[in-house]
Amino acid sequence: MWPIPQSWSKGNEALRIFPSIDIKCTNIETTEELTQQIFEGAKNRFREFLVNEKYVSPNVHFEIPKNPLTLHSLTIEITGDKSSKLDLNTDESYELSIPSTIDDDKPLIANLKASTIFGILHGLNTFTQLIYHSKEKKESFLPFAPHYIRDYPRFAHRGLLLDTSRNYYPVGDLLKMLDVMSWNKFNVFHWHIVDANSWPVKSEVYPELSEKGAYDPETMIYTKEDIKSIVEYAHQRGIRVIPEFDMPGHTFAISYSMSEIITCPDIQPNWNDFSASPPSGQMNPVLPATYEFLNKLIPEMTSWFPDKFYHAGGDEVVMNCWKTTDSITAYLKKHPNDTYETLLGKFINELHSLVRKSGKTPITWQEMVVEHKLPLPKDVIVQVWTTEDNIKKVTELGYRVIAGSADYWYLDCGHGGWVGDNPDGNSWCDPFKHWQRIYSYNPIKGLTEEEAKLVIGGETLLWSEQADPTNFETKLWPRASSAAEILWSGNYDENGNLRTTKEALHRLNDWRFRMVARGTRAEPLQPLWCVKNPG
Ligand code: CP6
Repeated sequence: MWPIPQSWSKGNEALRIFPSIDIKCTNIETTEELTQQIFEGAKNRFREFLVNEKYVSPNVHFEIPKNPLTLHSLTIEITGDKSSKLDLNTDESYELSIPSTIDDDKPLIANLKASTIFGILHGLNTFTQLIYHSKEKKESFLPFAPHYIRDYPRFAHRGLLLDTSRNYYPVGDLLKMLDVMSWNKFNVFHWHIVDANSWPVKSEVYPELSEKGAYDPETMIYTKEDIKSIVEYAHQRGIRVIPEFDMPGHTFAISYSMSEIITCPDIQPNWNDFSASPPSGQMNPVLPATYEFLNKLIPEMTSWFPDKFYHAGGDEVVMNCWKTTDSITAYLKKHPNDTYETLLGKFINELHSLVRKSGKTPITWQEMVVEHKLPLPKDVIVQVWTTEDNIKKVTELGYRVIAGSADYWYLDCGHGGWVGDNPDGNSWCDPFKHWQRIYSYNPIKGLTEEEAKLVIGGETLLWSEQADPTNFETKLWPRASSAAEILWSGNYDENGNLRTTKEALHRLNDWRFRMVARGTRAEPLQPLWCVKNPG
C-alpha cells in the first residue's frame, strides 16, 4: 500500500471480489453535474482495474479459505461539499471500511465516505491497492480483511514539476503521467512549460512565440485545446495544474520572435557569465515593450489555466546580464534612485500584479525573497529549491512555502553534466537521489509549529535536460512515489515514530510491481530475488 494511510487496521480474512461488484453512490444526484461526471469516470477506472489488473505480488502472500465470502457491493457517500471545486483548501480525507463478517445471510458491503468527490477518488485508489490476484485460483481477492482505513493528507500541496521546454513531451505522455500521479495521491502538476530552450505554447496573442521558439511549430507545441484537455484530465483525477512561465531569467526562447526585449542573448562561449544555464538571455526590465508583452501575454495564459495559483518564475536571475546591457546602463544613469535590484523589484511587482488582476496567487522561486530580498507582499508563495535551511528563512519572513530541495528531491540529478564541453561530466546536483534519500527529506525539519504551518507542502522535480518521453517514466517512478508518501502520510507514523526505509521497502517493492502491472515503466529497486526474499 502506497502512500500508507494515516490509520489502517486490518485482519486476516481473504474476500473474493468480482468485476461485477455493485458500486453506487447513494447521494450522487445531490451533487454538481461535474462532480457526477468525475464520479462516473472514477467508477469506470475502478472497474477497469478489477477487470484488467490481475496483479500477482512478488512479496505479498495470503491464504485463501475453502469457502471465501464475496464482497457484494461498495456503497459510497459524499458527506460534505458537493461541488467539483479543487484548491488548496479541498478536504481530501476519506474513510474506507471493508467488513469480513455478516449477520445472517446479508450480503457483504464495503463503505467509502468522504467529504468531497476528491476524497472519494483517493479512497477508490486506495481500494484498488487492496486487491491481489491469485495465480492458482485465477480470481481476485481482498486479503487481510476486515479493513478499516481513516486517511487524510499531511500536506495540502503535493506536487510534481515537469519541464517541457528542455525536451518536448507529447500530450499523451503527460496524460499517462497524470494517471500515475493520481495513484500516488499527488494533487499538483507544476508544469514548467517554457524555458530558455524552447517555447512550446501556442499563444493566440503572440503566435510567433511558438512559430519561431518551439522545437517544431506544428508538432512540438501545446495549443489552447491541448492545455484544456490536460487541465480537465487532471481535474478528473484530483490534480490541479499550475503553469509556470519562468521570467525574467530563462527566457532566451522569446528572443527567437521578440529579440528586442531579451538582453544578453546566447553570448558564446561565456554564457556562464550571463546565466545559470545556456542559452543566456533575460527580459529587459527598462523597456516599455517588455511591459506591453507582459500585459498581453499574462492575461491570456492565466485565462487558459483555471487554477488559483500561477507560478511566475523568478529563479536564477544573473545581474551580470543586465549590467552588460547598454539600454539598462543608460536608464540607470538617468534614474539615480534606481538600482539593478529595484529594477528587478519593479519587473516582479508588475508581473505579480497582472497575476493578481486575473484573480490568482503568484508563486515565486526563492531567489526573489532570499537572495534578492525583494519586499514582496505576503500573499506570494515561495518555492524553495536550494538547501533546506532556506525553508526556515522564508517562513521567518512570513511567506507560505513549497519545499523541494535540490539535494533531496531533484529527480534529474546523477545523470552527469549535460553541457557538452564539461570533460568530467559531473553536474552540481549529482549524485543521483535514490529513493531512500528522497524518503529522508522532511519539509518542516527544524521549524517551530508556527513556521511549519506556513509550509503548504512540497514538490519533487524533473528538469528535462536529459529526460524526454524515452526515459522520463523511469526517472519519475518509483522515486517520485517516495516523495508522494512523505507528502501524503508525513515523516512520522501515528505513534509519532519516524517512518523508516526498512518498513517502506516491502511496500514500495509491491507498489512498484503494481505500477509496472499497470503499464508504468517504473524502475526496479532491487533484484527480484531480494523482493521475493525480504531480509
Ligand atoms: N531550470 C530552471 C533548471 C534549474 C532551475 N530552474 C535547475 C538548477 C539547478 C539544478 C537543476 C535544475 N534546470 N528554470 C532551478 C530552479 Cl541542479
